[in-house]
Amino acid sequence: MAEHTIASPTCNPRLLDWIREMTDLCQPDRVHWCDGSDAEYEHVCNQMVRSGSFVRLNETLRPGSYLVRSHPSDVARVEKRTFICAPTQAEAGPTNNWKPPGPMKETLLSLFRGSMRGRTLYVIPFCMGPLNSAFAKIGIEITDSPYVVCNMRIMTHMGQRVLDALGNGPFIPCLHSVGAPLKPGQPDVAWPCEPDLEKKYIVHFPHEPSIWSYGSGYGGNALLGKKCLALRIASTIARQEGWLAEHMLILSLTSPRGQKRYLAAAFPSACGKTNLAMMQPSLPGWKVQCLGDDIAWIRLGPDGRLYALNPEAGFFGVAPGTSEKSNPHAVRTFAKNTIFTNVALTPDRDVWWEGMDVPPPPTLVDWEGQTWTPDSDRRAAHPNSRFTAPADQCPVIDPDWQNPDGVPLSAILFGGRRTTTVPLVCEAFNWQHGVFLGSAIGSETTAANTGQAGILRRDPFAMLPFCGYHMADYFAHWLALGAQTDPGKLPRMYVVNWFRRNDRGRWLWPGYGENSRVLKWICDRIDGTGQAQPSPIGNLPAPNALDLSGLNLHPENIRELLAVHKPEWRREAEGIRDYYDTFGDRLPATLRRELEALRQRLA
Ligand code: OXD
Ligand code: MN
Repeated sequence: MAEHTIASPTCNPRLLDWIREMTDLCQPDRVHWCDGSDAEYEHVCNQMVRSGSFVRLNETLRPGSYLVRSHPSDVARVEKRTFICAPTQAEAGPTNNWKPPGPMKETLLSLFRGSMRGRTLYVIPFCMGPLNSAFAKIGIEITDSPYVVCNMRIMTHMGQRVLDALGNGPFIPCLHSVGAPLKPGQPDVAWPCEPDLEKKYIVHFPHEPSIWSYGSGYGGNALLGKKCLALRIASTIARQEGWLAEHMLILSLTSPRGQKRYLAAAFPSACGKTNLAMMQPSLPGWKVQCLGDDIAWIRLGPDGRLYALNPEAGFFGVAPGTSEKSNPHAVRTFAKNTIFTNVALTPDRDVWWEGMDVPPPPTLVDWEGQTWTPDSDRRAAHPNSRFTAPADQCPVIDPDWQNPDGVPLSAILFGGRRTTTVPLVCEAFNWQHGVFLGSAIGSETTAANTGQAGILRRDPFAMLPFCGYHMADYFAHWLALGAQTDPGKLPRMYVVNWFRRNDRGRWLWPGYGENSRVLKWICDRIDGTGQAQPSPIGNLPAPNALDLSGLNLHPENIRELLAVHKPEWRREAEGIRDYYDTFGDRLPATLRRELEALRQRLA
């Protein structure tokens, strides 16, 4: 019988029944209800330092911060082991792994039986979105990972105030175990997990809804408020309730004249969402402020405009490549009170990673705990190493980032890593065309997913790993939402590509703060002052419409950045057609018509 460290701090009968049932199933040694206090956070961190899981970083250089190294097999989301167990395969669609709910429940029940022996079961009440928001959704995560407790404290609104707000209301049950029970007297390891990939399960039951995650302690596999709840489950709820749960950053852009606009942008994982969300514009007088770097929940407001809210409370950003040059505001954000996972440790107990733009010390401890020197032929930090930092530490956090109503969107951007074909920026002709563009985006793969790097993967709306139902129905939902309001009130839609290269393989665009030049053109378009010229794929900036002052870009670069090469685009259209064919009859006819219209414009 588990020992309860504090009396149950809720009277919610459904919650109490579920905790009792899961405690009986998982058989932990102890149960701890998280209150979300500073004292509790410190206590759990101290315990992890004592057990050897956390390294306390230098209190002067990096106050209140910790380093943790995962098991080398547990370093990223596991898409192959992520399942959508809708009642029928047709509901999950061809882009999701589907298994029938009944047999999957049986498999999970047998895995979870006794899975927390020797460990503490933590109950984490959390809220995605501000507690006072109509957008907000409450989840309860059960976990045996103190690392998850600490990260959820940063990434969500967590603790007693969530239980108080919940009262006897409904919540989304989220069960997580690292899958490493301890026998009596068995010593623990620094990062317990189930190392066998085939025994890891990240499972969603959208019709309940509930989430069951087994075997991994890492990021999106284990912090169940993020990808599992706020995207996969939320997307299915959003479809029923008439809103959108999107893999998007939200930023505000203020012009030198003080005009403020809100933009959302969807990019696949590891394409620079965090950098764009906190960008320091190179254009004088322009200001970017951040509202979120990963997830946007979008609803129609009473005025017919679309309003976006970031449901998270922190950033779980990719560390390598983050530097004073690429993202000075992120560097300030993780200056303190941050958990670093799988980065390297310097001799003075600070952090280091590739692309930090700071020379490495002569020796450091790499992400696997081994001595590393600059001559080593391996990386010091894992390419998917992360920082978990509170959003309110961002020096450019927007004052409205916790506005319970969200912020009205003027534009939605879609992007990805494309070395060829896709121009720097292109504007959709209208909402339907924008949905077509969003449905067709793709990116060359990177390390944030565990697949092969460098392959073009179609990633509609950057939601391929995150859409909790049939992707073609999701496209239809986007089309239907747009049809519910006056087209003039909808955000304009754009495709952007910072990653185009010339035929010698050199980047054509400097990126980072210079991306503000593209955002400025977008704002000019919204104001009606920006000049554009139509092309077969959408509206492109007219010659001289992009503000390139002081940039010193070769005119040949500009031409190539904005070029639409018809033979390349005919191949692209074929690729889109092949991709669309995977959805069969379920693909909305509007999108087939958009594709046909593109092919005619390219003829
Ligand atoms: C993330 C991802 O961690 O998209 O945000 O993988
Ligand atoms: Mn993401």
